[in-house]
Amino acid sequence: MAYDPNNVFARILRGEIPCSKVREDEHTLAFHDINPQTPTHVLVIPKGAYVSWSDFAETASDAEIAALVRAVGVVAREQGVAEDGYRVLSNIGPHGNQEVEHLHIHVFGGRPLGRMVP
Ligand code: D5M
Repeated sequence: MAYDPNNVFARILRGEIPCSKVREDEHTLAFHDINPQTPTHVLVIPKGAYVSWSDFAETASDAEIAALVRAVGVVAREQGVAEDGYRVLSNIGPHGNQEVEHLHIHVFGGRPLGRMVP
């Protein structure tokens, strides 16, 4: 899938539209979802132009991959959901119902999440 440089997360990364930032490092940005589904609902994104996990796995550097994984764990800890538990999820492509075509990881928490339905 080709990367659209005008997708909403690319525009956030360029500072063209605001976000409610949670944390940032060299390779990642985390911010509150604009339409939260749970008391804690944070999106963690790589700064690079990746649409899917396949793109990311095949072309990102080891440093970018490590940073994204670490950022998810740090966000969970800093948001206070690590102890009670949380859920991480990525929607990819049409079957995954991906709305924003820039790879992102949802971090849901803050209440019991129930059983995951595919
Ligand atoms: O869903 C994309 C997610 O991105 C959805 O939960 C809303 C969120 N979103 C969309 N625009 C924004 C802005 N501007 N700020 C914060 N969050 C946003 P998915 O189906 O996973 O692609």
